[in-house]
Amino acid sequence: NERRLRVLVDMDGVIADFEGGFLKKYKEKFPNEPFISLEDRRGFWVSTQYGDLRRDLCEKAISIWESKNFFLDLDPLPGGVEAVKEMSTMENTDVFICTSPIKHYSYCPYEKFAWVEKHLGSEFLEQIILTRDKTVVTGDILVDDKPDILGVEPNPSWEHVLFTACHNKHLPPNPSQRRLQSWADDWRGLLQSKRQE
Ligand code: UMP
Repeated sequence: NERRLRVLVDMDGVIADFEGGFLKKYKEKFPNEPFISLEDRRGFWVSTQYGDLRRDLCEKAISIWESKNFFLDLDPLPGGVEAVKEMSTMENTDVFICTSPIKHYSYCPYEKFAWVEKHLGSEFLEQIILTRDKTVVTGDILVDDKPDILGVEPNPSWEHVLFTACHNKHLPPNPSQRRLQSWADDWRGLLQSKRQE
């Protein structure tokens, strides 16, 4: 079997702790404003839930991830860096980091490359895909914490495996969408299942 498996791994919420990093910096910058604990997070968009809490908190939330060093300072999520490194050593396996930068481009794209170099190593700079539309990227699996990944391609080649995050863990079970509960979950079995297809 010579077929290679192409695994696309999302960055924010999958290998980098966007939610934890956001809440920490939001509380530091706005110590007297209400906040949403990670337990109470619902919905992919942090800005939407903050805006629903109080209208002006939407732009306050956005100001956090538009700030210098926000993306660079994100902590790795448990096991993510180790899993990506291990995947890349597996036979017949190509792993790419597939991530959507924010449109405020002053810091985010640069810092995503710098984060990958810092935590995964400079060899992984070859594996970065920055795109606002993941449906045009081909692959066998996309591990991503966003429940709905849409774009111009109505039938993406990858199977989207939902990575569990604070904002999606309460969603009703969806039999047509596999999940990875964390990097302690059986991601090796997941890759194996795709090789056998
Ligand atoms: N993001 C926002 N607003 C939010 C939450 C996240 O713009 O409320 C950004 C952070 C990431 C991007 O740059 O959206 C999501 O990228 P992916 O995880 O889908 O790659």
